[in-house]
Amino acid sequence: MDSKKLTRRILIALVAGAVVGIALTFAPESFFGPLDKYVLDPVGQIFINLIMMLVVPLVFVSIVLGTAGLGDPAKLGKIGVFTVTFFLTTTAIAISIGLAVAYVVKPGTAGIFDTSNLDGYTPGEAPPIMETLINIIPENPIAAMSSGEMLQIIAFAIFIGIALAYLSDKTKGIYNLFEQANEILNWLVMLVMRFAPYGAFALIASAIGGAGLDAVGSMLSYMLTVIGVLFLHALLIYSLAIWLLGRGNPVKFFKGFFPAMTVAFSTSSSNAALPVAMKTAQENLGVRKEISSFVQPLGATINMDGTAIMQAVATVFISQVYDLPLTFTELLMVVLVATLASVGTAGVPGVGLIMLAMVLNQVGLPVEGIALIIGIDRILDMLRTALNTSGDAACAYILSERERRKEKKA
Ligand code: DAS
Repeated sequence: MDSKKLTRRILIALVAGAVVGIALTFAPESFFGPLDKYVLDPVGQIFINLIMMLVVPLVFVSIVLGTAGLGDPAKLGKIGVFTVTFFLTTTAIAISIGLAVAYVVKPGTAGIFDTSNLDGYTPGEAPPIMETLINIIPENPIAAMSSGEMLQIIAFAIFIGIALAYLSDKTKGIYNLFEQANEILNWLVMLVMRFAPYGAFALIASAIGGAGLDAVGSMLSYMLTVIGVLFLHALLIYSLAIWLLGRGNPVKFFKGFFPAMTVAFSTSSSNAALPVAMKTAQENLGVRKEISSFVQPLGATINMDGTAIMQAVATVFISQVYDLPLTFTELLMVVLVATLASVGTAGVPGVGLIMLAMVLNQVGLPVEGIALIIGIDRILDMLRTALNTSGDAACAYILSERERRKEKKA
């Protein structure tokens, strides 16, 4: 099935799912509960599991081929430095814009939020930042693969790719094996994507039906602030970066990458969207395979601008709800911690909330404030994951356009 037809089917499924989700908010819990438990949630989870099944092998094979394809370690170094600098800079900018807009809009003063009964919320544990950075090198790469430790899988794949680049002719057979494995995985991705419209329908109906219109209503100011900054970041920062750094065409970028954004939106998972994101960047945007295979898997793990925006707005929102103003130094801490926190967490649904607990802890805000936003977070997660994935692709697109321009000059 061609990607345009698939994208159209996913969009129709998303609109239909949203309509059904809104209708379900009026249904009694005795009806929505079983429907969600026995139909919507299983269909959505099966879809996500089908793609996640391919993610670890695809990330490993892609990074090996991408690293080997870049060949010259000096070129790999330059691409790597540009990529990490782009990721960290755009994330820090995203957080700063989020903080500034949240201070102007003041979403935390919009509604009457009862914080008395929030004490029961206990957030998930986020990995300490230093431990994450040290553990990037895996003691046991097979264990890293079995437990889905994406940064460790990426690190091991980079070493293998460098070895393949150095040994070149001696390991041509192994290189071809990786190429064939990549073909198999991409074929399986397209097979699984036939199920995408059903999964997208179930996931959005469950997310909206589960949130409930009253939760959306009371959190509207917070939600609109996050959504506004997400669009501002995409349309301003990414467009400027594409135009200034890559001399590329932002309109062409967003139109070309849109199919992958619908998958990221549907699954709320950068990892699950990664196979389609790489295929879309290479086929629709002409991103070089070796650059796409190196930059996008790395970005799916360490680059989450959309998540950083939610964390910035949520931090200001919670400080306003509890009337605990943040000092300028504390705001700088939010920028630093949220930027670094995004490095250590994989792109899976809801990971942004776990990281938010780390940010709130850092500035002494009550983590139980997260209970205020958890009900509508799944809807925002869909949108911010689409932005996360776009940031990875924007970096790959810029690098690919720069390489192309360099070769034209040579
Ligand atoms: N769902 C995460 C992702 O896959 C983002 C988040 O939880 O904020 O990128």
